[in-house]
Amino acid sequence: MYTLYVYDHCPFCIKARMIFGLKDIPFHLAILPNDDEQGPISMVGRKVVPILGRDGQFMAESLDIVARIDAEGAPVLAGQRNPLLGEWMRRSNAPLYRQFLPRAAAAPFPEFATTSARAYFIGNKERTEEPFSTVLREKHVAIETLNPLLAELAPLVRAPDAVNGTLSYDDIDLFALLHSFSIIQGLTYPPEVEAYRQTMSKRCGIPLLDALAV
Ligand SMILES: N[C@@H](CCC(=O)N[C@@H](CS)C(=O)NCC(=O)O)C(=O)O
Repeated sequence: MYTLYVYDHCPFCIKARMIFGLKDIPFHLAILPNDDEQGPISMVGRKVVPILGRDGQFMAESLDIVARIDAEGAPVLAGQRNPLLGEWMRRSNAPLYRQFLPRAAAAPFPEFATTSARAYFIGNKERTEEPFSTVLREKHVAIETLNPLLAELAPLVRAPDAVNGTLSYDDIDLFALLHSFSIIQGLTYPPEVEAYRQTMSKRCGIPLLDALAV
């Protein structure tokens, strides 16, 4: 059986987890402490997740992991990408992760179970010129910057179970992004986007973060 080493909050890890759900392949999910450097280094030579492991062999890189698992039996990611969606995702990345990181840093994720693991994350991700506390105070900024992006996404969602109508790597990237969006409280999801994120969450077996949203 495969083991997938992840952090629960990590969007790259969501991508790797998705393909197992989409293909209904059983796997063991191992959530590493965020400050465990030696574990990942001993597996792939650097401190990174996700890592796919089986029989003492390990590989990193989320999309390489997706490709490896999708190649087992009939591939499910058979559709084309939509360049307009790619452009939307590139534009959404910076405003989303500016809001996501401070919220993730405070959330009860298993990878932050110890104080040292949480401190490691904050130490790596918080920028001195913009403390997490400043971003968290500006709730209206999160809503004013992210809601228009969600509105723009709606017409690009062609079906609730595949953004372009047929499953593709766009679904891997988009659901991982929407999973990150879900830690932000107070956003308005247009019906198409709401149906998509709920359907994909179920199909992939990956809960959204709505319950942790702030
Ligand atoms: N290109 C890699 C990026 C993976 C990545 O950046 N992972 C982050 C977690 S979200 C990481 O392990 N960063 C090192 C750290 O958190 O210390 C992939 O797609 O898998």
